[in-house]
Amino acid sequence: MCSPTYGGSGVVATELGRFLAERGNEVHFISAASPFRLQSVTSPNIFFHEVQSISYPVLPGEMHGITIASKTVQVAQDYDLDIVHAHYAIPHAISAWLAREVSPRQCKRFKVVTTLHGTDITLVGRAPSFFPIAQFAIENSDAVTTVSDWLRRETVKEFGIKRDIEVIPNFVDEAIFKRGLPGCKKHYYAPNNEKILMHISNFRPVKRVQDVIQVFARVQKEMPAKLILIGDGPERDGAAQLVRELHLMQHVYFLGKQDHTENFLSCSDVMLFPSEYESFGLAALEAMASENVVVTSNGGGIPELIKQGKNGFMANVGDVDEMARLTIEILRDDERRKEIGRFAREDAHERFHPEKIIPQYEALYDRVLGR
Ligand code: GMT
Repeated sequence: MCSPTYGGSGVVATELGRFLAERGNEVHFISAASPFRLQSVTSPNIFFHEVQSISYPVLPGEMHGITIASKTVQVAQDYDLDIVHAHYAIPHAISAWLAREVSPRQCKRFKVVTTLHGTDITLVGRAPSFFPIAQFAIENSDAVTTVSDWLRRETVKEFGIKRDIEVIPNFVDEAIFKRGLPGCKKHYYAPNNEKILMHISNFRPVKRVQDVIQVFARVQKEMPAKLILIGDGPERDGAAQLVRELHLMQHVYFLGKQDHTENFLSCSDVMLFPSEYESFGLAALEAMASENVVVTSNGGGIPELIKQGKNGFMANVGDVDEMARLTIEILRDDERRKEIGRFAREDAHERFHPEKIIPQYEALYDRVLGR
């Protein structure tokens, strides 16, 4: 069960399902729409079950938690599911729990594995009435994972959780994210071989897109450079306004949502990622595999990914001067930039290769199934 939209949790769920299917497991995606990275995948082991949205005049608007639970009851029965892996405590883990409770007694009682991606905690921060539901979902899953140790600690602290939570970090397929892809059209964006800076996000306030623009403005004063922004969300208009005010419009490309970010990362130089916090920062890991130098904040779980000065750089959240200084320094030294990019890819291979991470999920599934 996962979100189909552009966002790390849906990507992690899709990639996990893809690799599990390749390794001989039967995988059923249950989601409001086909997850965007699933659309190019074909496998006899992969099934997709669309959850219909229901609206009815006298019923309240948001019914997804209920409709996904109903769909899960059906799928579990039809395909004899062993495990439902819910990405997010709310709504998916609680919906999985509900689906199991209402499943007919003669059906197998599937296990519920929940992966927290961070958004659950933010949601509860914004709507405290979700607290008991999120806490219940975490306490009553058969296993819970987080994508970083920071998120594990936050979950324990925020929800007073006593149970075991396993940290299984995100991963990147380096066969997809790499340098020199033919889909990269550097000359479209940097016709005079200018340096390319990238930012990829859903433009939520937590991403601090204005900081991206401020860093870029400082870099642009020092050297010819272009900024590519991929994604869309609530902060996009504000970011465009700042670009106008700083007279940078002809150097900044707003490309909106893109399915193949690997093409852009394969020829950019620096990835700017100044988030307030990231529980993991999958977009930064994909940039590392693509040999970009990541310049980021030290918010949340980012220090578990970035080794200062070795595979990228961190500055304090909001310190755009320091981020700009680091970016300018690395862009002035091509040899060092390439060396850090190469090390970032090696490090991604060492620590976050699917072959290292997927077996951790398989071992967890075996454990909850008592195998
Ligand atoms: O970053 C977002 O706004 C999307 C969000 C999501 O729920 O898809 O991403 C979260 O999960 C990703 C996958 O585990 C992590 O890489 C992101 O760091 C995390 N986002 C935040 O913590 C802000």
